[in-house]
Amino acid sequence: MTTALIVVDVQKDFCEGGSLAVAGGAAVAERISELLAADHPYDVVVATRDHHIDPGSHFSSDPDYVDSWPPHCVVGTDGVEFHDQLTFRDFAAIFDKGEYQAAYSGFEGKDAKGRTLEDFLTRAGVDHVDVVGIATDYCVAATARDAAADGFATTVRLDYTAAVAPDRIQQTYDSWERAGVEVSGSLPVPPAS
Ligand code: VGL
Repeated sequence: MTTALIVVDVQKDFCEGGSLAVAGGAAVAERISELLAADHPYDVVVATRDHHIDPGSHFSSDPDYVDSWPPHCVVGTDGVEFHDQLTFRDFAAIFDKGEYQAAYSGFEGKDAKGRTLEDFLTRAGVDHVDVVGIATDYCVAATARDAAADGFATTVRLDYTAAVAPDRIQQTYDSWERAGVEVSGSLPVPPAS
């Protein structure tokens, strides 16, 4: 068994102080760093980044926080960078997505060599993936569903994620169940804001 960890969108704009801050985002960055600081079980560790230039109606000045969002993770701004508390940076590849349209799934991205995540994982002989990062109910959700659809045995490690709308998280769990995605752990209770 060859297992990869996919670290989804642990970027400044998705953490406290960012333009689309998810409660508990910085804590997730810290927990993922701890997970990867010690001996960890992963053969391959990759990351994804939201990487917007002009993603059309994905950005809005009057966002609904479901299909439209405040501008975030714009290429060339500080908000697109990995969060400072993500101290692990030794990724085998980083997959950027969403330049000109919404792209919730890391499987829509490409790395610096033009490889897709599916290509990369397949060539690395990966058969299992664990998915962590931000946000549980959007980019983690979509990345995990696509991983399962591409035939990878897929687990979301909830303790290492943070959700935009924890009160509606059951919808995400249901979508994972239909897709054959496993979950482990539990969604952290975000710090009071
Ligand atoms: C995300 C909302 C908008 C995410 C990206 O990374 O989960 N959420 N764009």
